[in-house]
Amino acid sequence: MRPLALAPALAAALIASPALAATIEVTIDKLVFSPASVQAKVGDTIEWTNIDILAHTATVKGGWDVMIPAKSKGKVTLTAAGAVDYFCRFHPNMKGHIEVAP
Ligand SMILES: [Cu+2]
Repeated sequence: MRPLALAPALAAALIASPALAATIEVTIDKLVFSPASVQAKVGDTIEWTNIDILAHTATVKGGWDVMIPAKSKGKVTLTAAGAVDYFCRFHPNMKGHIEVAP
């Protein structure tokens, strides 16, 4: 009975993993990332929507660098767990934070 009892849970876990990947939306308005801090999981995508008339970036020192043109979008898929601090290369006062769970 034990293998039969475990099988549905295992199958659910295998099927659920990719399906759980989410897209987390962050808006950029008047040189502010909003929300400034988000929680995500490895495999999730962060998508920035820039409604400003200026281009921005989401840049991690020693890591990824996403260009987000004016009135446009940019995204990154998170591949590693941990806390991520990012900023805009053009406006270093613009800061955001992502907590990435495994
Ligand atoms: Cu900027």
